[in-house]
Amino acid sequence: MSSFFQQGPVLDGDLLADRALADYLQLRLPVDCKSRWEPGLRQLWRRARDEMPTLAAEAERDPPEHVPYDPWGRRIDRIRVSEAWRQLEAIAAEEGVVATAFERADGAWSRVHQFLRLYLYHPSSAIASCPMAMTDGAARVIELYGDGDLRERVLPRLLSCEPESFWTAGQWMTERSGGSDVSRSETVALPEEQGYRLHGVKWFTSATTSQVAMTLARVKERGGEDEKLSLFFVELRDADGALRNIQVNRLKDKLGTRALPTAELTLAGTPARMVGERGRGVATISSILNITRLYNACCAAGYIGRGLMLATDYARKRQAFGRALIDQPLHRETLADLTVEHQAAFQLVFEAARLLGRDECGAISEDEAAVLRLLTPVVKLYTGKQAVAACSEVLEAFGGAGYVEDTGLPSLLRDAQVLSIWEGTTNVLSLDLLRAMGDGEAWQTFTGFWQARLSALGAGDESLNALADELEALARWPQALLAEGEARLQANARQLAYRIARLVAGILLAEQAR
Ligand code: MFK
Ligand code: FAD
Repeated sequence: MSSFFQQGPVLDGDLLADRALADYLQLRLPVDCKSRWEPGLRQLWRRARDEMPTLAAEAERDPPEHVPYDPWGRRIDRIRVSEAWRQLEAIAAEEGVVATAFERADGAWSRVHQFLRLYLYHPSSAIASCPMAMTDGAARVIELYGDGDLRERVLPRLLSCEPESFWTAGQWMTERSGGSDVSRSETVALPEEQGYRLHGVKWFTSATTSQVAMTLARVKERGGEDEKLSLFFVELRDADGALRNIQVNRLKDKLGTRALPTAELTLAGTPARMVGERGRGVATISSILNITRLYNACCAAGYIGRGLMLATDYARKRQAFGRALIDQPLHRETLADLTVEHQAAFQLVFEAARLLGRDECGAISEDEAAVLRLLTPVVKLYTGKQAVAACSEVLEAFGGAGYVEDTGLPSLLRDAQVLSIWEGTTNVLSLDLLRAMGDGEAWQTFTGFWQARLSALGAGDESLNALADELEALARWPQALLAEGEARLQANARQLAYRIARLVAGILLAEQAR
């Protein structure tokens, strides 16, 4: 009988065992930020390493449940979530996973600090990071467009670090008629004396246990219906905890994100209030989208990093053909490729976060704002796709064990798969890149910005020359494609986005290596 039992992977390293994170803290941050943030980051890493994985596993084992009726037949539409899920949300509040960005204790660097916290929190959170993303986006929209009540009563809840008073927000955009093309939405908003009543069906609503939500609808009056959507704020429940004219039709049965409740809802006269300008709903909600998309990218980098950490630990323990896997040249190369992908994703995310922080503090230049606008869809779509590929590779690095549920590894791949779908699919974000390029002026600014960063690195070695050549070729490419027609440009938009992502990551890594 075999007496051999394989040791499984463990997360037992220090915060700085994550190379991408350690390099960034050391080489990119202002020194005072590093010394002030590191103790708190280390504390959060310990929770993510020692406390949260058990909660995440429990939340996945005990998924949300829709309870349509009470014992006496009254419609209640309660969504029961596990205690573990609640605790994961509570940890997010305690650790300021959202609030750190808005406290702005470090001025324009505050967003980077908050993204570092999200990066540590997410891989152990069973995707409780999803409601945090939407809460953050809602807080930003309220900061920018909210009325007095939203700013004074709701915003402090969204930014609370006390679990008892912390509220989360949903973001209901997708309808049966269209998730990418939200202009096909059918929900209407009927005006009443104070505010509106919403009528329609929302096809995907995640974290439906949230207290509030932002959603889109068309104002409908006697004179007719608006052509354009407006943005609305909804408070889901009344003082007794009953849903305000909202019916939960069912919870989605999903490939992954199993601890996260995602519901189909019917809004049957739900009270709502308009946020921002009437008919400018898509433009207004894009302040949320651009934040949630960067959350998505940060979480993608988090998954790649977590998978790499586990696979590396395992490779040190697992023997094959006379050596540990880590000493097999080809396996080592596989891990090295993952390491490069991780570093690239990390750099892209934190450059975008740096610019977002500057924007939120009013410190951003016009050129930087154009760069951030173009970079956001690119970073989201690239890291989302890379996370799926990387997590698949990580599972394979464990051989058959990677495919077996109770190792906890399969959920990594299942959950990564959503990152390229929600918050704008790869194609839709590639087209958003074209939207952001506009008539070409923003594209010129973008390429000029990276040209300057590349030039600042000084005389080129072979790899810098290759980056310069690629930048030159890319700068001309959209115009050349457009000369062959809009369809040709669109058909190549994904390729364009990937090339931009690789180029920018290359420049950022070259900078860091200096
Ligand atoms: C763990 C990680 C955390 C992640 C949590 C995720 C939770 C899950 C939540 C979801 O999935 S929520 C649903 C997400 N849905 C989407 O992301 C929709 C994807 N579809 C698009 O993004 C479409 O491109 C879009 C809906 C924007 C198309 O709508 P329109 O109405 O055809 O857009 P149009 O007419 O081009 O733009 C309207 C205005 O918005 C324009 O401004 P102007 O009127 O001033 O010209 C655009 O420039 C502006 N706009 C659009 N996208 C923008 C933007 N502005 C800034 N940034 C953007 N991204
Ligand atoms: P479609 O828009 O029908 O797209 C189908 C395919 O067509 C995609 O591959 C897309 O890339 C492609 N496509 C579309 N247009 C073009 C084009 N012009 N050119 C090229 N290709 C194109 N939504 C919310 O609003 N709130 C939520 O909380 C939420 N939670 C979610 C949770 C989960 C787990 C999932 C899976 C989804 C969630 N969604 C949520 C919905 C998600 O945002 C949408 O599914 C997504 O935006 C795509 O919309 P769709 O499903 O209608 O696909």
